[in-house]
Amino acid sequence: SRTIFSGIQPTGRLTLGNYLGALGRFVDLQHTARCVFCVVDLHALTVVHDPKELRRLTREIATLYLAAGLDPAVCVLTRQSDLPAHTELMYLLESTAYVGELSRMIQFKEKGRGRPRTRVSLYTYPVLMAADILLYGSTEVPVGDDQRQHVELARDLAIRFNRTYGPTFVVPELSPATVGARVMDLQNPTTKMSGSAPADSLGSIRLLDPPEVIVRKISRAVTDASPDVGYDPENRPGVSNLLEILAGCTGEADPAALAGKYDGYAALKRDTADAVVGVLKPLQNRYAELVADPAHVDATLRLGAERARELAAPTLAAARTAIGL
Ligand code: AQP
Repeated sequence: SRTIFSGIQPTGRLTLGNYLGALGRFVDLQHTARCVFCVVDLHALTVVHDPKELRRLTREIATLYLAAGLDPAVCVLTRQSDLPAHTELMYLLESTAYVGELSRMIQFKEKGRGRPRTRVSLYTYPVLMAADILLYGSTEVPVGDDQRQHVELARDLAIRFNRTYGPTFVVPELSPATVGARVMDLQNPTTKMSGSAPADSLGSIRLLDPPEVIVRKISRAVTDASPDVGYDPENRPGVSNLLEILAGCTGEADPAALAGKYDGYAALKRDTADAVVGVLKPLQNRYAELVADPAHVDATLRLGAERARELAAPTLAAARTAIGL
């Protein structure tokens, strides 16, 4: 049977990229398989962080999970640090992983390699992510394109562990988004839209941005000198990103097919802003209600932790036995 795991780290305010690449997809997936969706707060310790802000963002993301439409009666919503099994399995997988393969991780190369104050946890973070995934016997991992290499590592570690110590883990598959797998920054469309961008960045649309801010950010989005609207991510990243966002927010499978409908940027930007606001407004309304009741969010996470503990226990026990503990 299918089991789906995914997580979001509380390192910044969630963006439209997080929504199209991950959160928005979780909402449909929850009805198709056993699902565990996690606020992966331990991953946020890999970079400079403020403890108070981390706690605030963790609750904000849990609240956004609910506001987006994840139903705790249908799927398991949990917080990574509530489950010591994640870090325990991580150590067994660290004793399976090679320094060579971790050194090849693109995110580590970009964010920390060669800097003396890079945290050790940034280096080992893909192993913790592998533990997150393997602990639940996940068959599928819906994540954005930037996580592709890390899911590949989780597969490699599962295969190596099984070969060395006997069948223990399910080998997971990446489940990439068909549209919106890599939403780009509106101001620098050759880099991904990022939650850790500065708070005043015009390039990142935050899930909780008021509609007028969303409209302003999209109207100022960088395009190019060509007068027509065309889909060509390689050579025309700005306009292609807008088409991708429009497709992602309207359920259109093919962003290229949308290009023909427009003969200028003004109409494209207007429709894109309308589509984004249309998707985010209901989420924002539910968020406003939920945020008034933090006890409900905390109770949801407590219940999720109990269920996750039950799901994780057999795999952790099997891995401990297999490896000789
Ligand atoms: N721009 C994006 N387009 C599509 N999917 C995205 N995701 C992130 N950005 C995009 C997907 O969202 C999920 C959670 O992401 P994360 O917890 O890895 O956090 P982040 O938003 O990638 O964090 P930062 O701080 O924005 O990352 P860096 O530090 O790399 O700049 C994942 O499924 C991710 O793929």
